Amino acid sequence: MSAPTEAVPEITAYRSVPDFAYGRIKDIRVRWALDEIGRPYRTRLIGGIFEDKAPAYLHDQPFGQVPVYKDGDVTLFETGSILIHIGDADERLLPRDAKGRGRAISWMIAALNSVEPMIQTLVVLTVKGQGTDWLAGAIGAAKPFAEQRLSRLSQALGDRDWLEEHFSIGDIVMIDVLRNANPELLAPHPNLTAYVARGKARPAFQSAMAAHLADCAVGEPLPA
Ligand SMILES: N[C@@H](CCC(=O)N[C@@H](CS)C(=O)NCC(=O)O)C(=O)O
Repeated sequence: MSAPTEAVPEITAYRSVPDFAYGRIKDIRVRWALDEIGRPYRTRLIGGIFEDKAPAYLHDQPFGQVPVYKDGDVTLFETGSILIHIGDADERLLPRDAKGRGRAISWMIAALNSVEPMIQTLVVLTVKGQGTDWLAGAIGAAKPFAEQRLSRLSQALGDRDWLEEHFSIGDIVMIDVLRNANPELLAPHPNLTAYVARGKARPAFQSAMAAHLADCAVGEPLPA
């Protein structure tokens, strides 16, 4: 396995996005993790979100998405894999012991695989279905799945500050997923609302968001 170097890692990000995506792009998760451990990084802006991607970019990220992460001779795509790589170098993000490491990674994958798809489906339907006669029916069909996941998550979190004893990459991804949900979905679960607020109050989240917004403008129209 290649070890990360001491060189400054690079994250890709967009120069512009449509209004609904402003402040919601996934390079924020990577910036947040690096700011938590005080590791500097640089960004490479790759244009607007809907611009065609160069073949070299598709080699690094086969779906043409952001972020791509380069650290020495390691090039990664998918925020989950990037955060494991960053966490492996610093136990403030990922515990060293097998039990703690496994739980943190389980939560991160749960955020990506069990919670985010339910929430993102509602976002896509809402954006693409504006003004259509199918929107209400589609939301009615999809919403119970999101509600069930949030209900289970709320029970699991209980009155703890973080998903496990210590803050981890699992919290970074889960909080980023939840902050993008319609607040109405979180409202029945005050512990989830407070959990998101706690995450957003962390200095590393705030510096990551400020740096992200400084790189990214609103201005990209939605494709037809
Ligand atoms: N599963 C990917 C998702 C990345 C993703 O959804 N990126 C969005 C921006 S937030 C993107 O680049 N979308 C443009 C596209 O899909 O063409 C990850 O976690 O890295």
